[in-house]
Amino acid sequence: MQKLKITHPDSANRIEKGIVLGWAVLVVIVILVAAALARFIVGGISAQEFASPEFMNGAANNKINADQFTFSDPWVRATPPGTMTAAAYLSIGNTGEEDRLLYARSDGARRVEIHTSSEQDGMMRMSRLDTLPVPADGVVQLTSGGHHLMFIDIPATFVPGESVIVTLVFESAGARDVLFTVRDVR
Ligand SMILES: [Cu+2]
Repeated sequence: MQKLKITHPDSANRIEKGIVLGWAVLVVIVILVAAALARFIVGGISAQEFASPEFMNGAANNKINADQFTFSDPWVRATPPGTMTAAAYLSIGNTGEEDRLLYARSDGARRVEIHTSSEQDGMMRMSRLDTLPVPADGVVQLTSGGHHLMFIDIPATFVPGESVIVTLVFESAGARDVLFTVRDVR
C-alpha cells in the first residue's frame, strides 16, 4: 500500500516522526490548558476575572496581590553634618496574623536598631528592643517619643527631600523594602 510518494527511504521515517511529534505537542498543550483551568477552579478565579483590567492591576484579588502590611508615612529625621545617628518613624498596619519585626537594615547606615523611648527620672532615654511585636489586625506606631528605628553609624548625612530604603524583616512574613523620606523636623 502506497500512502505517500517517497523518493528517499529515510523520508517516510522522518514524516512519521513529525506526525508523532505533532501529536505529542498537541497532548502537552491540552494538558497545560487543563491544568490552567483546574487552577482557576481551585483558586476560585474565573477566566473572566483573570482577564479583567482590575485583576491585571492587582486590585481584584487581594488574596494574591495585596500585602498584609501597610507602611504609612515612613520618614527619617534629617541629620546635620557630623551626626552619626538618626531616628526613623512609620506606622505598620497589619491585616494578617500576629508577627514580629526581627530587625531592619539599610544601605543608609551601618546598622539599624529597634528602639523605644521612655522617661526615667524626668529624662527621656532610649533603649534597644530585641524585636517589635506586630499584633494581628492591628497597627504599630513608631513615633517620636515612642518606638522608632535608629540608624546607627551613618556614612553620609540625610538631606531633606532625599529618601532611603529600609528593609524590615518580619519573623513570619519575611522581608519588606520600605522607602523612607528624609524630613527636616526638629
Ligand atoms: Cu533611638
